[in-house]
Amino acid sequence: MAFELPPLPYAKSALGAKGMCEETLDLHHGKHHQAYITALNGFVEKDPALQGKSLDEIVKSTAGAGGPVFNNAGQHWNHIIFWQCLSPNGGGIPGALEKKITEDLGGVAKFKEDFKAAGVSQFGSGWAWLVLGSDGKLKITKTPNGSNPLATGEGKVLLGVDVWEHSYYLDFRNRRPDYLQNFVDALANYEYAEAQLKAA
Ligand code: MN3
Repeated sequence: MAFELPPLPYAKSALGAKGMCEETLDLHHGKHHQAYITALNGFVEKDPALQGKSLDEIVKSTAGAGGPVFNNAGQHWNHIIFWQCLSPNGGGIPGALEKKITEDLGGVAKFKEDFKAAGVSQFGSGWAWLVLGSDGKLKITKTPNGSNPLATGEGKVLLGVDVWEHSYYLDFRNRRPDYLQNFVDALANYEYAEAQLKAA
């Protein structure tokens, strides 16, 4: 069965007051994410070895070699998570997550600073992540291009942010640090992150 674009969990206009306009979501979800899915489906159609595999299986089995199948599968996986990591009610960190952040990452202010730094220092395109490592501790990490913590084995994703230019150029022009500051302060869906933590 072909991979499909998941609907956004909010209206395209819902994040405008939070620093992500309708046109950004229209292009990012409707064009960029769709393009990764269309490309991935094309590769699956031509390669019997990929047919019947889940998205997770494709990401993990192609991570070592890299290449176009991995890039597009990784980006499909990343964006499915990313839409969940944004919220019209974002920015508030619920109690259990805040406690864990304080224990493992030195407090909310330090977490925000380090998460932002991870995204700013990702040279070129990529992602910044908050993950729960196999040691049970939170960790901030980053990956280039279409890679992700599923591919690198760095842990379970609680929160992820896209730092490709297509994610912020309309709203913040070249100011990636401002986009990331807005993400951690206003746009991030920490309820989703806490739900992932509790389900781990
Ligand atoms: Mn993107």
